[in-house]
Amino acid sequence: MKLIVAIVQDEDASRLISHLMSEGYGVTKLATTGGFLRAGNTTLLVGVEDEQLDSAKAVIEKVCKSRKQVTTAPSPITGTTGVYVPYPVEVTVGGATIFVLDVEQFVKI
Ligand code: 2BA
Repeated sequence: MKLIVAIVQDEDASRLISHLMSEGYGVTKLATTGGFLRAGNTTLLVGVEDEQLDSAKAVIEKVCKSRKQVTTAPSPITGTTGVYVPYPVEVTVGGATIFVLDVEQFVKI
């Protein structure tokens, strides 16, 4: 058995959960925050049998879109003045960041 840990954008989360559940997967949703953008995202835990792994990843790939987001970073040209001038930086986020872990035990008591 595997545990898929999928970090997705909030905009895709609801549709992704619906798709996964309609295909029979169990899903747990966590409200999370990205370290770089400091913005909310969603982490889904999905326990699957080994042979279901590829099709579960295919569902995630189908639903999750990549998007451009703008954040601000301190200007590198301020040097030693100590004055930080924010300037916009565009980053591409997603579709999804996926970790796959081996599950040692799966127990429901
Ligand atoms: P954030 O950390 O908020 O990152 C959002 C996006 O900012 C990233 O999209 C990437 O395009 C960019 N980015 C992140 N760190 C950067 C850096 N040091 N310099 C320049 N740009 C940077 P994604 O790669 O699609 O990641 C989306 C979210 O997935 C991340 O949100 C984070 O919550 C999670 N994530 C990504 N890689 C991870 C990892 N290795 N471990 C744990 N979580 C990860």
